[in-house]
Amino acid sequence: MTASFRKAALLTALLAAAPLALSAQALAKPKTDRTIAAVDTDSDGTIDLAEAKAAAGALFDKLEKDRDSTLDTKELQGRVSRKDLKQADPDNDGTLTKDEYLTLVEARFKAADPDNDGTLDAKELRTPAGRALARLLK
Ligand SMILES: [Ca+2]
Ligand SMILES: [Ca+2]
Ligand SMILES: [Ca+2]
Repeated sequence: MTASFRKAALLTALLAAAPLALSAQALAKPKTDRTIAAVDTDSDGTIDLAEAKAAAGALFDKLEKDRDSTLDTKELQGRVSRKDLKQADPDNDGTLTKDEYLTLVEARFKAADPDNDGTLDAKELRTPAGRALARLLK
């Protein structure tokens, strides 16, 4: 076998393998919901309450810029409507502590899970309730 023949054979093999590699990648990565991709840490394709709370806690810390341990309307950046804020804020100081924020996450999670199986799939996340929850997670 000459060197140039080997080179040609290698090139042919590479060219033959390339489309296969591409399609294998496409198969391995089905189009997932972006919220699920970001929040689904156990990679089962759905979001459970623990995953939602972990993501929400991380987002709370990210949004909480002035380090007063609460999120005010400015820090919330429209994630919670005035009406929802009032309901989620029992001490009525116009801001949410992390506990209040996570309680709101839990309420929105339950609202987004009408089949009550404790997980949210891509379809449930596309509903208005699912989208309202997603706003608190990322
Ligand atoms: Ca999961
Ligand atoms: Ca704050
Ligand atoms: Ca469900």
